[in-house]
Amino acid sequence: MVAPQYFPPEVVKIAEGIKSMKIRGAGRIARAAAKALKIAAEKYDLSRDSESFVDYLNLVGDYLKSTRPTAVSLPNAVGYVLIRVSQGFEEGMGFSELRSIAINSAKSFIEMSKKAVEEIGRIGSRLISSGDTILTHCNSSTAISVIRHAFLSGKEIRVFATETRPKFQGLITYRTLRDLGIDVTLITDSAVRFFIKKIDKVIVGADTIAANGAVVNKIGTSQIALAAQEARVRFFVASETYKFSPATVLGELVVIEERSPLEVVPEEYIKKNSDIIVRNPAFDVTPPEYIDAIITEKGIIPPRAAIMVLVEEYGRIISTSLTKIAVEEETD
Ligand code: RUB
Repeated sequence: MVAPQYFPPEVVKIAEGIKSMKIRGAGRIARAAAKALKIAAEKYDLSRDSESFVDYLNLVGDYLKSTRPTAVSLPNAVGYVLIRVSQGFEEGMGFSELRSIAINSAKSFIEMSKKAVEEIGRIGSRLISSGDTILTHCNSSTAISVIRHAFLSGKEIRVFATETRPKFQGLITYRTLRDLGIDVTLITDSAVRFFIKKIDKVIVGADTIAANGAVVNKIGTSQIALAAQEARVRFFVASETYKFSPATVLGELVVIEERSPLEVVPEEYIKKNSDIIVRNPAFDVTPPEYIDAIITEKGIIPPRAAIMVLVEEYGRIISTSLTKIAVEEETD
């Protein structure tokens, strides 16, 4: 990995922001990565050689992808830009053209991503009825978009937001909904089953959706899905199509990020109890059986149809990888 000091300081700032969770949430992370690639392309002045430029952008992409492991929106955003640049390179384009492609595709990813969040809100709000009480977990801009659209279309709704330990992203959700004028109540994560009978619908976001329709989202999501299933409460996931993971078609597993014990217990406590073992996974996997539907910007799908989204969005990448595997097998 090339040391970050060779990259523009703005790029390093974005990467550090993602790592430290100053920039967080799968959609925002993806847009920030696209912005970092745009800046890297704009500031590139090492040589006007197109091959060096492509190599350089790939290194910046690798650096950005190394910041957080779970949300596939990050590698998908990087891939969105880099695939277009390498296609241009293969077609023999020169440095200036490739630089424009990098800048313009980063811009179009950001625009497409913002539009998708709005569209999901519009489509998803149809699933909400006036009088509904909705439960949401963590802080998802797509889940909030659904809730906001439902509210702005005049539906009378009430929301329960979990605080989302250990990083308390639920407080951001609470403030956002409250500021919109929505009736919102903050609850502890462990109070979900206590309140589940009051809930009509659960809506959460996603970090990654696997080919079989399993959803990776903030730790605690799968426990909420279990409580919802038991109480026969409908469970919806709001997700842009760039959160579907092409690698899972080939059987790759999603890496679940484990974060510092210091997010769970104070340093003082750890010092006094040096033998303490703390595990702090940031995400979990909700199986498709627990999910009623996934709301995407292209429409509402049953979780088992995730593979169809993947084929539509990433068909070429998937078939290239499959061909590669087949060729590798043949030469073995
Ligand atoms: C955030 C989280 C969110 C998804 C979807 O985790 O799990 O539910 O990323 O968010 P973290 P969005 O705070 O660890 O990044 O809908 O905004 O993309």
